[in-house]
Amino acid sequence: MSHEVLEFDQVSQGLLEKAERDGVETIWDRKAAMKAPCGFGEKGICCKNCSMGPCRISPVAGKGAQRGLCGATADTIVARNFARSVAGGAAAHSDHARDISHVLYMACENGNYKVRDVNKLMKIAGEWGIETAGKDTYEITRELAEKALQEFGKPFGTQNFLSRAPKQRQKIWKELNIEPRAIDREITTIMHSTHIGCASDPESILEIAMRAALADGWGGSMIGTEFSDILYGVPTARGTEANLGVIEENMVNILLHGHDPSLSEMIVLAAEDPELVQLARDVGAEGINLVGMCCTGNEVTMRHGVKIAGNFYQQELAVLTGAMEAVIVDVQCIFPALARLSDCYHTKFISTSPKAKIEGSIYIEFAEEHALETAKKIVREAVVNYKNRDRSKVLIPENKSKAIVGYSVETIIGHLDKVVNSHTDVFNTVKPLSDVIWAGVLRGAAGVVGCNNPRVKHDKSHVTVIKELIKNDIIVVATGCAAQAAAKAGLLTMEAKELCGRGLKEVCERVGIPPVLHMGSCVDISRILDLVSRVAKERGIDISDLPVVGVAPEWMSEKAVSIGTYVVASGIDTFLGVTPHVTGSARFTDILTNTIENKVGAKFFFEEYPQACAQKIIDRIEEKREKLGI
Ligand code: SF4
Ligand code: MSK
Repeated sequence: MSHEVLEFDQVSQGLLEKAERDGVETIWDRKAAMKAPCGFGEKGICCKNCSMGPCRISPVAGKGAQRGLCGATADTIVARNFARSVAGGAAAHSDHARDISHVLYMACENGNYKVRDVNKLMKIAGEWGIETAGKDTYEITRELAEKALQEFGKPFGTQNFLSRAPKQRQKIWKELNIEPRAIDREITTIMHSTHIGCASDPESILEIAMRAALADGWGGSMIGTEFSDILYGVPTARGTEANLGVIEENMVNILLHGHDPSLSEMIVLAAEDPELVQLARDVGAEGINLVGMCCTGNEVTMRHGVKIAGNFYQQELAVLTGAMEAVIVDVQCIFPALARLSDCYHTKFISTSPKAKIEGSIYIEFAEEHALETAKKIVREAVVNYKNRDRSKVLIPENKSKAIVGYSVETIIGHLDKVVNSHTDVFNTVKPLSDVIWAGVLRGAAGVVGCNNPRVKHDKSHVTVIKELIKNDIIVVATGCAAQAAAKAGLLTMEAKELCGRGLKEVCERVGIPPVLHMGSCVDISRILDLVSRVAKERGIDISDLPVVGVAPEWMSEKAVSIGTYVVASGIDTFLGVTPHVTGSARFTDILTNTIENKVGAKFFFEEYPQACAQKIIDRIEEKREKLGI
């Protein structure tokens, strides 16, 4: 077992030693067994899009095979593989949004799912041109949900939410012909265009990929976020705690893991059910302790303050504590390895989605029609399992940090309103934020997002980049596992202002916010798009003019490829701490990291060293400021 990756996090160190003692396997063992990764795969120059292959292109120019059997070059193969990753990521986010839209459609006064935020419902209905006068709330809800479901397959027109972008950005999309049409159509087009014998021009393949990625960011993800807010409430700032130390020794512990809030919202309700709480006491526990992981964790912490057990790399460690009665999963980012690992402890590993049946798990299908009933059944399974816990196998790390979470765009604006002190100032806008950026009090803003990846030391890149940025007066908004890394490092606290430059520290004090704002889950990157669009519109400029960047220091998923692509296509430079599988084509790499800027006003940067990455971000932000003359 290699412990090299563990230098950064002593919490994991202790648990991995326990894994060795318990004789169980973790991701680090599997990484060690994998030895060196496949060089062709790593460079993106292996194609198996037809059964004449697989065709592998020699990475040495002029030596070995330079074309696949059909004649596809490394440039084509790399571009096609990249586009297919975008399709995978856009499909995952958007299918999540489709499910949320179905839940919204079935919401009703007396059902399990209700409208919690009528204001947001009315706002989006207005944006989408739905007549609301004289209509009952649930009539509007159904009309809106139906319209959202059409966003996936409508035969004509483009995504409704594109109108949120500044006019200049919309113009760029139109001229490049990358305005996303129906979401499913864009994903299908990628699969079609990358089929054998279709597109071979890497520029054109990237444009097709950008259009699908934009269908994710300004379509699927935005629908997922906004409709979750209508159903479950717009997140507001609240305190919580983060890291494995939130697991309680004398309580029934339940881990919520995955991405879709429709199940976890019901589990939150079920865990408060007096009958189940009493049952927990009857089996000798002090109560029921829900803890979250990955983006389901982010969803429930943003809306209920549910404590964060950890991020992506910690999913096995949570089970390894020996104190987890149940791991309840929905979709995405769930290790199949959890089934085998749970078998070594008393943990019940419960999968719930027909889209993510996991071999070796207990499958309890979550049907929204019987949502609360199913949630209670699942919680009961966990509670009665408490008596099976083997105390000799329990090791709960003590580490946990306080954190403030819940910074939706509405909450951020609400905080900004509090510091507006002139009678003539306009409330409910991002003007105070843009003012401090223009005045140079803040140099700019960075969205730090994404996963963990054993190719880099877990959490180290996230935390190093974030600390360096706030030290240089760059405010950070974070989502996904990056936000959870920041939470564990104590960066989501008011006290973290002491790590900031003078300007950011002053803003934190005046506005009453931490320097790193937890904006939610992966689909909630759409909140960041909304925020930057508002700032750009307020200044009458395009998004690409703003001193803002996107950063994914430890990304790993196809969803992250889609996110990075739509962030760049939206005009925001994106810094990747893990190099994507594109380096087998110097041309495609150059398009991504250089010439794409001529089209969309932004590009990718690949930089694996977090310190160097932070410096490049700072330089780029200063460059943008200079161009703006501020
Ligand atoms: Fe080889 Fe072309 Fe088939 Fe790909 S599509 S496997 S490069 S023949
Ligand atoms: S959960 S996609 S590991 S951020 Fe959204 Fe974390 Fe990445 Fe999954």
